[in-house]
Amino acid sequence: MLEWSLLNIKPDAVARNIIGQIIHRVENAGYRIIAIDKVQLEREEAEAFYDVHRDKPFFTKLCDYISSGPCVPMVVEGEEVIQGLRDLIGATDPAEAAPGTIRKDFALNGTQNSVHASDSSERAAVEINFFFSRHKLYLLTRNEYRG
Ligand code: 3AN
Repeated sequence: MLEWSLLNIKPDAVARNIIGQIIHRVENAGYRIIAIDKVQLEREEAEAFYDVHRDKPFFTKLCDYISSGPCVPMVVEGEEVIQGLRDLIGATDPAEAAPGTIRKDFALNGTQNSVHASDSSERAAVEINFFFSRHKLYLLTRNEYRG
């Protein structure tokens, strides 16, 4: 099934100038970038994005980190791309991530782990709407805006 997922390149990867290397892997896997941005989240926006983790012990650290510098969110299209990106990025903790995954190769630790990818179609819809306006996405679904 053709799907959209939200991939976010986190501040540690943006700071180390490896946006291109990460995008290269996404495109090499056969996926297409539909929309892309570079933004720094306010602390309150970070809390809203990670609201599902509000009760977790790492919530404060996670929100501090995600709002600490610019990140690069993007909408990625492809067949079964939601599971595909999860496989491509690897486990949350790079020490546990499989060889060849983005987190194994680039992540610094379980918090500064370079990328986020939606883990379900429900989360993909919420996360895409969080970063990208409906108006822009509507335009992007029209053929003349497709790459
Ligand atoms: P994933 O990003 O692999 O889906 P989640 O959804 O369990 O992982 O966690 C969301 C984010 O919270 C992770 N990307 C990571 O930055 C952070 N996180 C998760 N577990 C921990 C942990 N034990 N310690 C610190 N940060 C964590």
